[in-house]
Amino acid sequence: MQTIKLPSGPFPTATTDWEKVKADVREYGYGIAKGVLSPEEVRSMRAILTKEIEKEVQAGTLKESYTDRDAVNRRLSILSDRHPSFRDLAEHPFALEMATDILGPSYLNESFLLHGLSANVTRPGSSDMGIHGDTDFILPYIDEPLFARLIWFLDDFDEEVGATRVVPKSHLFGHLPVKDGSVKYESLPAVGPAGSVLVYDGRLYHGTGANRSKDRERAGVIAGYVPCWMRPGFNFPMVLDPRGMEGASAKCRQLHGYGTVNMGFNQPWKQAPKDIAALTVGETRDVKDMRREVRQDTPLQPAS
Ligand SMILES: O=C(O)CCC(=O)C(=O)O
Ligand SMILES: [Fe+2]
Repeated sequence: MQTIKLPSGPFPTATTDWEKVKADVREYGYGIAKGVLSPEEVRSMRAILTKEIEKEVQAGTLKESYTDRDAVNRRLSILSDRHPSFRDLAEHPFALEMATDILGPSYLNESFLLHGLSANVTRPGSSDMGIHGDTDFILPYIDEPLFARLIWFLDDFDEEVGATRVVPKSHLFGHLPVKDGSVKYESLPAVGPAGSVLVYDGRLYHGTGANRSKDRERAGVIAGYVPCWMRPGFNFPMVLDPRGMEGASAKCRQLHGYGTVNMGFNQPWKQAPKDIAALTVGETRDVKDMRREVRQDTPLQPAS
């Protein structure tokens, strides 16, 4: 078996400097910001998550994920309509700033989209996930930052409890990770106290660590963002309970795909049920403005 060694360090550590996090994502493929959530926010969100998981366990509806080696951990998919706190994470200024930095400018300044918002809780004895990239589903491989990923730490992330393992600089390897057992990638745990956020480029090779603790869990809320032209993991407007989305901001609804504008063309959702139509976000830009922005081959009209 071939072993791909870690590059030389030092490697990113948790910091309160958001610019350093962005620079680390560019250079190493990941960065860790600490203190983004207050202890009170962490405590409250962790309690809500525990309750939501408990409800599913009681009802026997908790799903196993094909991405994990066993079913010892707990996954909870699609958090957005379960509690406003989860939506606050999706549109948290830190998340939007990091996603904007990773994904870069968008056509006609259109909102990028939420790809998913889920939880992964390691539990004593849960296995590692195996090294993968979150853009492995994009075939053929596209060597551009198309997927911004954030893992919000709702518990302390350390090696024993299964902190996410990362392969520094693997976002620049230029190909998918080899998963046939012939290659082993050396990796590091991305550690930080509860309230920190691991930010990474979706091309980064990484995976949940094994939880080797006796009695500790490790909860992470995983959010992903993609450009407005890419298909998110879920058709949120069809999947979410509209009642659970009442009160969500226009930005939050746009992130969830309730925007009726795509690439500048606005098509109101005439056929949508009323409660979904009520959540849609329509045109916000002036046609002359958009024309000026994209029709650079025609003489500019003076702004009126
Ligand atoms: O929870 C983690 O540490 C990582 C999970 C992950 O990589 C994934 O779900 O794709
Ligand atoms: Fe992943």
